[in-house]
Amino acid sequence: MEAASAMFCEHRKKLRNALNSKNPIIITGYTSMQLAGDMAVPFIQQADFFWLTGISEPGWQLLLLEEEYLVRPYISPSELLFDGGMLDHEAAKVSGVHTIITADVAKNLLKDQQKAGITKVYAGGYDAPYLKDSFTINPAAVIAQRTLKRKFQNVEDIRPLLVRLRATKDENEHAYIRKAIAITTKGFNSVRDTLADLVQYEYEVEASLGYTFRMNGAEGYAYEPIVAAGANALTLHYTRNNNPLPKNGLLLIDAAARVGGYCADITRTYAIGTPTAREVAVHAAVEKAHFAIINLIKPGLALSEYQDKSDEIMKEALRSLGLLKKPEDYRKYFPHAISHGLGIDVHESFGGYTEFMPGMVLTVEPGIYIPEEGIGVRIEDDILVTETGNENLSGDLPTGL
Ligand SMILES: [Mn+2]
Repeated sequence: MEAASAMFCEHRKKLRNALNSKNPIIITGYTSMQLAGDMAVPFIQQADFFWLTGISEPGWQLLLLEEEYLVRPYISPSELLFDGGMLDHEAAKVSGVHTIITADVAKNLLKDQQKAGITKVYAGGYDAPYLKDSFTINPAAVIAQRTLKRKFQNVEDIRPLLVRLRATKDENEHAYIRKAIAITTKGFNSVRDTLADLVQYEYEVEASLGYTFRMNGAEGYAYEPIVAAGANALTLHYTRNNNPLPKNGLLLIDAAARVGGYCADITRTYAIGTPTAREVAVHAAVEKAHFAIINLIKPGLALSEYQDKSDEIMKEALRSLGLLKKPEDYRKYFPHAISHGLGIDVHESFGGYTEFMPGMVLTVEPGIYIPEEGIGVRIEDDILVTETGNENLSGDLPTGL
């Protein structure tokens, strides 16, 4: 793996080449947000900004003119004392951007651009275009855009371009994802060894995974881990993880590590004690569909065709279990997406591409959830689209019950 900074330099070059323009580019990182009192929400950087700089500290901006600049946040002496903060030479080392400036200097540089007759700038660092009603967005990008709009006639949002550039990943990015997957695999294997008699509660499984991830140098969880015993697996984003494990039954674990800012995303459903014949059959149907769907993936396959074919495979799986009596049964028993892109964000889009491209990394995650029977099974692997087909990056972790 090259030095991280080389990868981020390469990403900035990709952006410059794609835009092919001398106009200023301003990409905003997230700011720190308050959780309660003087506590901050655990910080995860805005993905586009991270992809361009590798900086996972709040309040920074990237300014690309003829030269590259990082705009550092103002940190008061008391904040520095309590929270620390990234020093200029650290930021330069991580990002490969060697000129670190204050917001005032950045303002003057942009003023010079205005004076030179520049009316258009490119701005990025924005959130995903869909939001849950109950979510509050990090305000950093909106504030930055408002400021730019006061100065420049045309502020073009380049998020769609950045998302597209991020969708096909380079070998350095694959290496981080592989590392995250290797550590996640260790976590699953060590949990599995203890399931038979050592573990009594879902939270013990969660703690064991977190222990393995951190002990192996991961930053931590890539997302809130789901450890769902029995019918808890029917709640797709169950993260309370506080119930006892059954003597006999299923345990769904959807958890993964983050390494170098990149995520794994893996799910397995394991048996505890002796599962029922029905639980075994549901698991077998999901497993069969899982591998049939992975087999579809190759460069050039239209995403719409992938969707249609994976729908057919999932319908067949439901049919084999006697669960597809009417059309609406399909989304009842399989209510989520079959795949999503994977990278800095755990849920990434395919960047507007209409077919699989070499370098993309995506999940395949079929699941069957039967509320009437209290059974939920999901299996999820991380797949790299290669030049000729695909590679199951998490294929070393057995999918069996
Ligand atoms: Mn997933």
